[in-house]
Amino acid sequence: MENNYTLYKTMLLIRRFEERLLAEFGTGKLVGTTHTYIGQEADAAGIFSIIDPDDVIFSNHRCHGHFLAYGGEPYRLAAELMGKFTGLVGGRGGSQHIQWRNFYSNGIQGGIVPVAAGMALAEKVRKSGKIALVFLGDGTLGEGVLYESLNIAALWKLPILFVLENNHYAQTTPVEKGVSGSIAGRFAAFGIPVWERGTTDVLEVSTVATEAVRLCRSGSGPGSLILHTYRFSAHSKGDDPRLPEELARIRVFDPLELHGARLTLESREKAEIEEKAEIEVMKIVNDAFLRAEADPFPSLDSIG
Ligand SMILES: Cc1ncc(C[n+]2csc(CCOP(=O)(O)OP(=O)(O)O)c2C)c(N)n1
Ligand SMILES: [Mg+2]
Repeated sequence: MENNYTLYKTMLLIRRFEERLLAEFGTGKLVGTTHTYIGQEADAAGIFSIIDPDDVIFSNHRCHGHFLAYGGEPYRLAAELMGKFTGLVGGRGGSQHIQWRNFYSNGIQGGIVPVAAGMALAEKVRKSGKIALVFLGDGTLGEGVLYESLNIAALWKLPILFVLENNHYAQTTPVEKGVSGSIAGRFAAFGIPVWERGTTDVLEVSTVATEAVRLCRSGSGPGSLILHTYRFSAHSKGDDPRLPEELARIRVFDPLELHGARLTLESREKAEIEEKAEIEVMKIVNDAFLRAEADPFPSLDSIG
């Protein structure tokens, strides 16, 4: 597991990258749309601090936070968001369709879940010891293909962890209006063990993820990890029907504040360490966007 400072820096990188992204949209430099991870940073930072680099990751439309916590390069992501040739997939995937090493994302809700199950089957057949992780939102519990994948994953004892991030909304629909019954019950119905936490504490996420990942790696079959969290930003760029009172209420769960309180390093004070992290992260974010901006767009000749 990573140390407290590294975990804090990972979450701060996601936060500042996404804030910059929202700000850049107004300048016309970015193409397509975007869904930011602001508020949910503890999930990605906690999970990616304990998985193996060789595990295979499947993400969704809200993929930037997962990608940055995976260790993906902010510059290549920024270039992709600007549609540049140097982007992760040559500027042709945009915000939701990225790939780098063992990281894949897709914007169709639930669409990537059977692909993740297939990859888990491949890893099982190869006896590689790798597992697949697939990230889902609460709104994606309405997609039928998810249940076909849960069925096969359980029957064939596939090494896959289903990570359900319940941020309480699917675009503008509150979870109570879109999801009946129990979320955990959906996985349990297929005999898939469930770990469930309502937390934005990165240490708690990494601890529970360690248990869930251990089970998946043991060969006994799939697992599920349900994390109840909060999205502070709009669903996409500006679509947010929530009242200021609700936003103020959920802000107390800010993962950066929660974990920041733990920062004391080399006898330095918390404020000093936070400032050090700010400086380091802002440099990474600035460099990423400036470098990406200067890069060329793909040309017809570059399409292989
Ligand atoms: C099959 C499908 N239907 C609709 C959409 C449009 N859409 C994109 S994100 C989203 C809401 C997803 O909610 P959730 O699964 O809770 O994830 P969150 O956005 O909260 O992270 C919708 C309806 C889509 N991408 N794919
Ligand atoms: Mg949601």
